[in-house]
Parts: sequence; structure tokens; C-alpha cells
Amino acid sequence: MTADRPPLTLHGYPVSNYVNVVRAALIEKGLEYTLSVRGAAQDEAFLSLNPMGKIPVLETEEGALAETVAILEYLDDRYPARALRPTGAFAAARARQIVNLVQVYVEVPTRSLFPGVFMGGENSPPVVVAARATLDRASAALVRLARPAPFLLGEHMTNADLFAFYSLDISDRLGRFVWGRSMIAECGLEAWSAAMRDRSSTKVVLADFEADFARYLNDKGAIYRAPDDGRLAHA
Ligand SMILES: N[C@@H](CCC(=O)N[C@@H](CS)C(=O)NCC(=O)O)C(=O)O
Repeated sequence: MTADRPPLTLHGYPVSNYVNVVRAALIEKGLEYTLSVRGAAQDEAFLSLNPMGKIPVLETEEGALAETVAILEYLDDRYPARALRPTGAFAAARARQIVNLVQVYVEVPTRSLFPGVFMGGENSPPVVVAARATLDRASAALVRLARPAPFLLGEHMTNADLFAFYSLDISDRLGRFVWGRSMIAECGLEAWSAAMRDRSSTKVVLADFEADFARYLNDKGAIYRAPDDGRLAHA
């Protein structure tokens, strides 16, 4: 580390919901960081940072870390002043339960439809049906589990809020386009989502997302249009 360079470098680009979770956590924690804007890659240099070649990667004074949840936990352990995990074993486990639920049953099925919606490819009907079934089960689970007060684990915003917000945001955009259905509304999370959207960290992260997302969709020749523009839902 040099005197003028912060010890934390986040590799990734602002279209990635995973990168955005980590970036929002860095901002919420008041940590200085450098954003190294780049995509995923399979070259030796990048694989030496993340053996999966995916983004985000966080370079720290101690080495490079990948996998969003591992990065979030490291940041909280290493920089505990502004904790983003709830205190108490049960609340911490409940936060992790929400993160896992959202990652496996919201993010992953949503991502399975990225090729046909955001990337100029196609989604086969069985893939669309399977994604919808998992999303329906996840939204029913979130209705039971997530009772924001005002945040998912109560008074304080936590990593569960950040992870859920950036995953549900992209799932909601995709779901409104594909099925004309809002994941956020179906989970009863509109007020929570609006409160999250109003945070200064979110404003920074989403401003970069919106600009890059428009460029990304254009480059990919994607069929996706923001649902408010009057286009009908596509299956
Ligand atoms: N499990 C990883 C997922 C990260 C991920 O899928 N990142 C995407 C960008 S949003 C990526 O790198 N995709 C390129 C690839 O899969 O090669 C995490 O939690 O960080």
C-alpha cells in the first residue's frame, strides 16, 4: 500500500449486483476504497485473484478475496466500527438465512434468465418456467420471513438489507419485464425498498448502475426495456 492509495481495491463493474453489494457495504462502513472497473475474466492474472474468475474481488492488505458473502464478513470482522451484522447469535444467523435465501432462490433463478433478457440471447421455455417456480416459492418465503421494522433485522441496516436490496432490485426489473410482476411488491417490500433506495450509498451505487446498465444493454443488443416505457411483458 502507498500513502495515497487506500488499502482496499474493489474489482468489478457497476452492472453487477454482487459488486454493488460490496461497494454499498464499503460506503456504509465509511471505508476508503478504489474501484477498479473491470469485468470477470479467465486469464492467469485475474484467476490468481479469484480462482473462479468472477467479480467482485476485493484486494486487501492481506490478499485478494472473492465471494460476496465472504467479503462482507471480512469487512465486518476487519473493520468493526460500523458493524453491518446484527449482534447476537440468533439475529446474525437470521441475517445469514435471509442472505442465503435471496442468493439461492432469488438471485440464481433471476440470473438464469439474464441471457434472454439482458444479454441478447434466448431463454428456453422450461428455463423460464423453472425460474418462475423458484421465484414464487422464494417470494412466499420472504413474505413470511421479512417484516421490515424498518430494516429486515429491525432497527439497524445490515448486510442482509444490502444483499436483498441489490438482488431484489435486479429481480424486480427482470420480473416486471418478463411477467409484468413485481417481486418487491409481491414480497410486501415496497416501503423497505424505497427506504433503501433513499440511502446515500444506494444513490451513489445506483447512479453508476443506471449509466452502465444502459450501455451494457445496448452493447449486448438486449430486448430488455425498463417496464415503464409501455412495452408488454415478454415470456
Ligand atoms: N458467488 C459469487 C457470484 C459472483 C458472480 O456471479 N459475478 C458475476 C457478475 S454479477 C460474474 O462474475 N459473472 C461472470 C462469470 O460467471 O464468469 C459471489 O457471491 O460473489
